[in-house]
Amino acid sequence: MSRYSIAVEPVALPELVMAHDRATSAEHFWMPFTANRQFKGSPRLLERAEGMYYTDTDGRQVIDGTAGLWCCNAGHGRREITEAVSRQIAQMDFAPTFQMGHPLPFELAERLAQISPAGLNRVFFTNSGSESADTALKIALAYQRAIGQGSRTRLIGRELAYHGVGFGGISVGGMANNRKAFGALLPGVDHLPHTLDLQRNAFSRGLPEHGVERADELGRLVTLHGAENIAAVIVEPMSGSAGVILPPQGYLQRLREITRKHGILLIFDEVITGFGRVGEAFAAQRWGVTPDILTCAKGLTNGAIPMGAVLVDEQIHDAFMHGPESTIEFFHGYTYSGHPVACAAALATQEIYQRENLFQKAIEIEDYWQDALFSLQGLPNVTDIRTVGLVAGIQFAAHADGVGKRGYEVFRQCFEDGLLARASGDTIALSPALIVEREHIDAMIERLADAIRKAA
Ligand code: PXG
Repeated sequence: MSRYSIAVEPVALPELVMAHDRATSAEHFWMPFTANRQFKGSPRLLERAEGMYYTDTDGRQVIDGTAGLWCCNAGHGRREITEAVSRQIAQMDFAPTFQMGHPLPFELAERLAQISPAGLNRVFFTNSGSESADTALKIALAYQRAIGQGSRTRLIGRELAYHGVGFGGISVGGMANNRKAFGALLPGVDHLPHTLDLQRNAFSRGLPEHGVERADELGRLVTLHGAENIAAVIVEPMSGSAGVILPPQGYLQRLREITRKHGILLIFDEVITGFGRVGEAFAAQRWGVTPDILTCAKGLTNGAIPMGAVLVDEQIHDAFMHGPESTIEFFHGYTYSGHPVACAAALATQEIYQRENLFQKAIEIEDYWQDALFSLQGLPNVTDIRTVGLVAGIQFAAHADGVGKRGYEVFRQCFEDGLLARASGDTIALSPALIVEREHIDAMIERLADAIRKAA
C-alpha cells in the first residue's frame, strides 16, 4: 500500500454469471460514468440486441428507449453493417492514413459531404465524440492563426453543455461534475448561459418560445474581450446529456448572426443530434442554421464501431492549404482516423439511412411521439416534458434526499419493467431508434408511466 492510500473497507462484489455460464468477477472493470459499487451490487447486464430490443443475461426482453446511448439510430443487429464489417476486417484489418491512404475514408467523406449542411464538405475523421470536439476546437484555433488572426484564442462554450471528456471538451463543457476534479483546464474559456427555463417554458411542445435573448450574452462577451480575441463558440444545437435542453425559437439564428458579424467561428456539436435524431441529417438543417464546423459520432456507424467525424466548411479547410506542398498543413490526427473497419460500418449505416428514408421517418412519427409523451403530463412529480424529433426529456421534482435520486429510481424501475431509458439527474431521456413504430412507443410510454407512479 503506498503512503498515499487511505484505508477502505473492501467491498464484497458478487460474481456475475454470464450466459456462457462461467462466473466472472465484477471487480476488474472500472466502469465509465457509473456508480461502480452500486452497480456491481445489483448489475444490469445486456447480452443480445435485435431491432428495438435488448435481451439481458436473464433472458428478459428490454425495449431500447435510448438507441443504445443515442447511437443505434437504425436499430440493432443490422445485417448489412455486420456483413460489411466482417468483409472489411477479413480483406484489410487496418491501414495507416498518415502519409498513406486507402479508398474507404475518401468514399465516406464524399458521402457525408452529400448530406451535410451547405459548404461543410471537408471531413476529418476521429474515433469518438470527445475527439471530434477537441479536433473541432483545434481546427478553429489553427484556422484563425492561418488567416492572420492569431490573437483569436478564446473559446466560448455554454453552461450545462457536454462536449465529451477530453480536456478541450470539458473546458468548454458546462456540467460541473465533469470539470471540477480536473484542475485548471484550458485557459481563456467563457460560457454562455444555458437555455433551460422551466418557469417560462415548461411543457412547451417543440422549440420553446422564450429565451432567444440568452444568445445576446455572446454580445456581452464580445464587448468584454474584444472580438479580435475570440476564436470560436461551440454549442450543442440541442443539449442531450444534461437532460434534453432545446434551443429557444430564434436562438441558434441569433448566435449565427453575432458570430458572423464578429468573425467568430460557430461550431455545432451534433454528436447526438446528427443522423436523423431531430428529423433531418443534422439539426443545422432542421433549424436552418449553418455552422462553420460540425462534429458528429455515434449514429455515424450506428454505434457498431467507434467513429467520429468533423465536417468543416470548405473555405476553412482551404485556408490551411497554403505554403509548400510538402508541408503537413494540420498537425493533428489519430492512428485510427479513417479506420477501414469503421469506414465500412459507416458506409453500410449511411446506406441504410438513405434506403429506408429513416430521417424522414423520424419526422413522420414525431407528432405521435409528442402526443404519447405529453400523456405523462400530470403524473406525480413530472415538472416538465421537452420533446423534438425523436428525443424526449421528462423532468421530475427532486426527491427530498437529493438531486438525481428520483431520476435514478425511475430509470431503475423502467429497466425492471422492461424499458431501457437514460437518467440524467432528475430527467429521464428517451431517444429510440428511428425505426420505432407506434406500438413500441405505446409500450415505452406505458412502462415509463408505471415506473413514474411506482417511484412517486
Ligand atoms: N458531444 C456530445 C454532444 C455528446 O453527447 C460527446 C460529445 C462525446 O462522445 P464520446 O463518443 O466521446 O462519448 C457526446 C456523448 C447521456 C450520454 O447520458 C451522452 C453521451 C455519452 C454518454 C452518455 O446522455 N454523449
